[in-house]
Amino acid sequence: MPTRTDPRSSSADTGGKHPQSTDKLPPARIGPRLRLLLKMALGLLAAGVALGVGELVAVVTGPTSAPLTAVGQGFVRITPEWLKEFATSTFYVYDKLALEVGMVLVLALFAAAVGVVAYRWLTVGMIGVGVFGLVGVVAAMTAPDASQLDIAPSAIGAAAGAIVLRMLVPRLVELAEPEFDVEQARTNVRMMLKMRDRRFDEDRRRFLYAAGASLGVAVVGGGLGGVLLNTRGDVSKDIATLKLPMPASKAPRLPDGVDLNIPGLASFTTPNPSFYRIDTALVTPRVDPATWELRIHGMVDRELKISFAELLKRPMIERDITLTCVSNEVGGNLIGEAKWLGAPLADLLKEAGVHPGADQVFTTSADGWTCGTPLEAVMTTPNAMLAVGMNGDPLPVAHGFPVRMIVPGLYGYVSGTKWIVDMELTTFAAGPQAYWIQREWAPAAPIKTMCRIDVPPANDELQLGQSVKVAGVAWAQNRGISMVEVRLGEQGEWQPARLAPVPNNQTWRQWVWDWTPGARGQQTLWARATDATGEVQTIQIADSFPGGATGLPSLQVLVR
Ligand SMILES: Nc1nc2c(c(=O)[nH]1)N[C@H]1C(S)=C(S)[C@@H](COP(=O)(O)O)O[C@H]1N2
Ligand SMILES: [Mo]
Repeated sequence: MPTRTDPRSSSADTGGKHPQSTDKLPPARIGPRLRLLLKMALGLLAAGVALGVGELVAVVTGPTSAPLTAVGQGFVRITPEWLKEFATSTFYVYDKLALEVGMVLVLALFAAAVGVVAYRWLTVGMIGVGVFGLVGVVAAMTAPDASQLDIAPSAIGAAAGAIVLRMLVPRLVELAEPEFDVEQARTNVRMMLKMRDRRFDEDRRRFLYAAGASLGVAVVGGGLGGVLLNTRGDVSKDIATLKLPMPASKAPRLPDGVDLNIPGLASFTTPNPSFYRIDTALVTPRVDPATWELRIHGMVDRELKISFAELLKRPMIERDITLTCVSNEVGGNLIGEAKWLGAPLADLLKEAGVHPGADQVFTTSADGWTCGTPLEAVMTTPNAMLAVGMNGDPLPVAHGFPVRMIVPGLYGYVSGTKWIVDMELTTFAAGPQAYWIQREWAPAAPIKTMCRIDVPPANDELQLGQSVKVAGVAWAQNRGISMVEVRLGEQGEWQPARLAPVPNNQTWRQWVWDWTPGARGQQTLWARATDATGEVQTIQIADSFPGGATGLPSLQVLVR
């Protein structure tokens, strides 16, 4: 509630636009603190209206053009590598959420400042809103998949925000600092006070109506826009009703014992909902399978255009393959194993007739993310495919529905294009550069031989003389794992772990080492893998940038 100052006291604030001269009757009807709050609230309200209206306009122009998403997405694109590393290591896979929260905080501060400035200088405040809109417009314009219409949500939203300021600031000024006839007040104080009370109620009503209407626009715009954006292009029905074709070549049955069934050890097959997810999309692209088309072009004899129905008619293979992200730290869990169903890629490229000079398969997703894969890997790696199924279900949206690329043995950023829509045969030397290569990650990125200790958990307390299972997973896709060894302490002797069977050399492999602690105190467990070419996992520590982390996993336990 606005506080009314006693008109006869002289202690009220004089910071308003209508400074008092000698008069003892302060015109201020709202205390300075409340007034500041109201100014900031006005700024926030204008921003809320801008966002709400922007969201509503984005229902027409597409979810990635909504102001906050466009700006966030722009931020993701220009984030320098060190900041991205910091963000992922600090917030881990929550980096997208952290970005959104950070953006909202910055926006709120800016909006509050705009409100304060606009109270004093309305035009400057409105320019502030314009600047905010411009950031959105530029972000939307520079998106890789931008259309001209994409600037509409930010532009129209900012205009609505400016209108709110234009409408509400004079109301607030009027409310806080009424024109006050000092001369009259001198002659008839009682009458003036009466008038003043009446006008205060009137001014307050006008202000509250205008503010309420704006709040309504913000809430309804944001809410309705959000709901419509969510339902527009919703593909969950398509996913639910899609009948995947039977594979022409089924995945070999998983050998008995592929899962060692040790509590705490990652299951051999990763269930879809817990499969790691990495991509640059703040809003997952929703691709309508009815209109989906993949264009294969560039250095080919015949340009191909394949619809989803045509793709499903091709002979399908089903294979167990473990995907890994280059950002996976030693011991990290940006890795998952699934049974993928898809059409072999090499066959498609043979049909297109790739020209001899080509060496890069440059693919683009529905949201404009790009990926460059060595043609050699696509043509010679068994089971490189355009996948439509994951563990018996259609691809979940987060994993690329309706179609993604999979090339076993390469980190995801050079092989795993989700929501794929375009494939250009080109060269690394003269052709376009993919998203992460522009950001200086390695153009060629085979997955490094690696292992992880899953149990016991770090800092576990163990009993002297009581046997425990030290277990984990190891991977060297395409080469296969031939040995995992464990040692105690840096000087300990490497001792072989028992390996679980695997269906092929493109999956990870579980391992277990039975250990009976023979001494009390802190112990450090180390592990290392050897791939089937005989190469031993290096102890040399390297960052995941630019081509994948190296080093040995280790953890400490306490034996009591
Ligand atoms: N469209 C698109 N596809 C993408 C990416 C992306 O950012 N956008 N990220 C890649 C990376 S870095 C990885 S590790 C894999 C992860 O696939 P997943 O999310 O299904 O586990 O997707 C790849 N495909
Ligand atoms: Mo990745």
